[in-house]
Amino acid sequence: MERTLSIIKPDGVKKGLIGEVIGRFEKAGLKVAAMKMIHMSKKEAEGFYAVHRGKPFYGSLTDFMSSGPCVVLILEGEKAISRNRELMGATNPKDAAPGTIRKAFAANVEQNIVHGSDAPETAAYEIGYFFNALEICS
Ligand code: DAT
Ligand code: MG
Repeated sequence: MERTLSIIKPDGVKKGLIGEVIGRFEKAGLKVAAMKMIHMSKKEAEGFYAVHRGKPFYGSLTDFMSSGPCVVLILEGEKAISRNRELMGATNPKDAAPGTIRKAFAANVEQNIVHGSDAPETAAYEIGYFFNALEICS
């Protein structure tokens, strides 16, 4: 059993894809263990993406992530981290495999609908960034 942090980014929410994306997670057998809608400030988006500080796209990425509400979720299941990444597809939708969320819906490498943790350590940091223990239902 593993947990991962997923975000339906502001473009996904604006495009009306909350139900579509969560439906894909559930159909794949990932369970929603926590969920909420939030509108991050620029500072909160910068803290979330601190690992990318200094990269050329950091300013634009954190502007985008604070441009509107997101849905943040904890997904739970066997190999949840890698299975979520498979459902998402590659960061750039041009490289994403057919049938993935990003291939189907993403506009470009920045506005790519979903976030997913990439390793156990980042999942733990990212889950703790948004949720406390009382908000997580196993
Ligand atoms: P992922 O979201 O697939 O884990 P990442 O961690 O490398 O990808 O980057 C985080 C986000 O930053 C990504 O979802 C979109 C943005 N990003 C990454 N590379 C970018 C680039 N070359 N130009 C613009 N935005 C980029
Ligand atoms: Mg990443």
